[in-house]
Amino acid sequence: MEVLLTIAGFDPSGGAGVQRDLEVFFNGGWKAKSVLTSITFQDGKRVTGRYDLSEDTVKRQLENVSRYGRIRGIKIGMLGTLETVETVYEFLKGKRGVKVVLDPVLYSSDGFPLLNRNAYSSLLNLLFPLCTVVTPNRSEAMRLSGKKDLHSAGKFLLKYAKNVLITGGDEDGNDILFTPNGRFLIKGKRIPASIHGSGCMHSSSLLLYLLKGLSLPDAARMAKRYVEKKIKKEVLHGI
Ligand code: PXL
Repeated sequence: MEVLLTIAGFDPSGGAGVQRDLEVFFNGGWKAKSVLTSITFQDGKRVTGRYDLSEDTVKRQLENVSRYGRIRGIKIGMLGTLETVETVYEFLKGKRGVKVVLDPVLYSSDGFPLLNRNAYSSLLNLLFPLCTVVTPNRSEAMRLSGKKDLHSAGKFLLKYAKNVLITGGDEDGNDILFTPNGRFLIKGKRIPASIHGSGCMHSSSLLLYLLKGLSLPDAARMAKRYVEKKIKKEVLHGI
């Protein structure tokens, strides 16, 4: 049996994190396993706290997901702590040849921290090199690189990651893909709305398109369309 895996946080409101990733995986026809890193407390608009699972709790979940079924792709989202970053690193080292999309979640959209500051450098040094592509949004790219413009941020992050997709990167909401073969502008359609969990959806759908065999620029274009369609559906039609 071939499966996907998400390693991410839990959002009880259902908009982001593991539940959103699983929704995308199931809609794409995949079976999936999931490993929880942290439980957040939020109503879908405001995050008021989080309870990070211990190193041992994360480790024991990871040991169990590998036992049956072949993991074809991994999506990594909110990690919470340095210990979890290191634990996931140990797990990923043994998973060569599997497609991995990492969404480096640092803060919720209302500004609540979802990764401890002391984990940033291990995220870059340990996890980024093992991933097929990382998908920071504009503010995550700036924070992780310490740069003030998007192109310097992308170039900096590309020293650690194989490929970097900065989502909602420029003023027009376009994404910018940085690869060793150059940069690609992934044009967005202007939608005057956003939804909670769109970052999770973007990175999980990117994983699905990569597994369909699309090139990274094509997969990034398709993932952008996927998110735009979902936003339109949820905001305009309330579905
Ligand atoms: O979208 C970032 C994000 C990821 N994962 C979890 C979250 C959030 C934002 O609130 O709660 C679990």
